[in-house]
Amino acid sequence: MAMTLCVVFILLAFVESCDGNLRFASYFGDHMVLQKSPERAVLWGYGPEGGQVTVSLSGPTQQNTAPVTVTKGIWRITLDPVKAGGPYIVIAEIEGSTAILTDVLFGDIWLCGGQSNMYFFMSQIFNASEELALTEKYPHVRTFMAALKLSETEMTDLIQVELPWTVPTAKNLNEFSAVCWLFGRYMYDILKYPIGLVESCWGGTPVEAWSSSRALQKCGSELLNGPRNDSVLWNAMIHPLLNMTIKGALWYQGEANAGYNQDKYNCSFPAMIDDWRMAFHEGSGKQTAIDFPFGFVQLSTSEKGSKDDSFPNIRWHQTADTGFVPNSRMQRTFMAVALDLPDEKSPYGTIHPRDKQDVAYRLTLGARAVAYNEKDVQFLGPFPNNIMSLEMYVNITYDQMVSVTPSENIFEICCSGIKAPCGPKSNWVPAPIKQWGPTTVQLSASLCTSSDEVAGLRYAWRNWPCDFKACPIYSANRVLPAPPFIVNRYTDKGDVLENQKLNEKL
Ligand SMILES: *[C@@H]1O[C@H](CO)[C@@H](O)[C@H](O)[C@H]1NC(C)=O
Ligand SMILES: *[C@@H]1O[C@H](CO)[C@@H](O)[C@H](O)[C@H]1NC(C)=O
Ligand SMILES: *[C@@H]1O[C@H](CO)[C@@H](O)[C@H](O)[C@H]1NC(C)=O
Ligand SMILES: *[C@@H]1O[C@H](CO)[C@@H](O)[C@H](O)[C@H]1NC(C)=O
Ligand SMILES: CC(=O)N[C@H]1CO[C@H](CO)[C@@H](O)[C@@H]1O
Repeated sequence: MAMTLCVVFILLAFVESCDGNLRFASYFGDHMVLQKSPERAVLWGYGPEGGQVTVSLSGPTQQNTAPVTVTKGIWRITLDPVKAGGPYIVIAEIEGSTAILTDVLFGDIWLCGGQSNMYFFMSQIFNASEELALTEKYPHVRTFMAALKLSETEMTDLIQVELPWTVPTAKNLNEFSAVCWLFGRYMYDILKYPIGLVESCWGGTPVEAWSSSRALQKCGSELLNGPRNDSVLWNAMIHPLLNMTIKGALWYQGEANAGYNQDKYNCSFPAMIDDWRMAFHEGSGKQTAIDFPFGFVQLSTSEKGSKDDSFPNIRWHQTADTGFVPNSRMQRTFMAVALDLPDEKSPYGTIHPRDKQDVAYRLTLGARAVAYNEKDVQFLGPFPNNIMSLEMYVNITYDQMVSVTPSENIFEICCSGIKAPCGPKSNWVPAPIKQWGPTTVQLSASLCTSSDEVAGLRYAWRNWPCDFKACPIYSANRVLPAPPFIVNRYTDKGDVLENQKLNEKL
């Protein structure tokens, strides 16, 4: 007995002295990317209590920081802004002992989060071998992946790292997020400076798991009696990253909320974005922008022929019930519409379409416009400006030129004899496309009987609205699909909304 105790004591002593050594936190490493100017990168790590840590940076430019004191075992330094480029050597030093990071680049950091479609591997997409072979042409796009861990309390550091910072090779990108990587390499082609990709996502997870209790309370989620798994991934896989200065975040999630708190997603998703923004801004000492750009993928498809409206509802809720982003509730966000990219033969299940190239490409259009302020990049698909309900027809005017393929049933109208908003159980009937012009589409309303009037209109309101890239309405160049929408003529109070510009009020 006495001997066992002694061994335990020695082990504890060893662990403690290890902890007292100078080192960086888990997500710093050789080959990493740190956020470039105008933001300032934050470095932190562990050291002996009370010790004085200095950091020096050598490479295309030099820096030596003023000493900081290790407090509660942690030191933290904010660098002066560094222009894009490298490589740099970063040396943290404390009374003769050093911790060194080599081959460090400065560029833009994008955090990639969500569930299985973000987790979806490079090796699983269409043309995987060609895409993997290309990775070595992008040595300045670096990747890092947090391990799948959960925690009941907010962690300071990651519990485990799945993939330390690496220079891309076919081998180490095999199991990296395809959407995240493809976004990074497409952006590199545009920006021509380093990109750091931080993957922290997990299949099958609801938005609640990635939200702090602060964010959940905004939406009236019951914390005590609700699922105990609320916040567990926020705690383990997001909170530890808050002190990293980042450029923006990408998100592909929502499938798990089709059957779980679906009605709250219009609150919980925007609330999570707000909360992440506030928390990353605070955590980085105000370096990460308070309104950092947040891009996401609108749900794709999962079940051909399904009449279930949970995917349409989530898609709508992903835009805070407006149909498009950015909007006043969701500023500086951008969205890749993906409902026209179904994959009936996906070996990973139809909920996991293998075309991630188009998804990532559409995200880059939004990023260029919203995050990088490029003026001439078109990133929004056609959206109605005006809807006119005539006797026998419904005329839609879009906000841009459209490319139209006739369809008998992609549009549906709600026929109603009462002045109230239409619901899922209302009498929705097909409204065939009859005619179209450069910016207009005319629908037949003849399937409503004469005693009823057209009280609502919806577009692509089903799980699987069309075949691959064959939805009826696209931008004129056929690159951007029209996002789904639903609009009511009447409000709850019976007020008429007809002929109004379809904007956030609807
Ligand atoms: C969210 O959607 C639900 C269900 O459609 C609706 O009852 C609620 O009013 C919406 N809430 C917000 C904040 O838009
Ligand atoms: C990271 O930021 C959070 C939020 O500001 C702060 O509470 C925490 O102490 C920081 N961690 C480190 C290691 O600086
Ligand atoms: C796969 O490669 C073929 C041949 O280059 C190309 O036509 C196709 O569009 C690619 N698929 C995707 C999803 O990128
Ligand atoms: C409705 O659309 C049709 C076909 O595009 C057009 O000929 C007609 O003038 C439109 N009606 C109104 C009132 O705008
Ligand atoms: C880590 C954690 O909180 N896990 C819990 C998730 O929720 C289930 C069911 O409520 C619990 O059994 C787990 O312990």
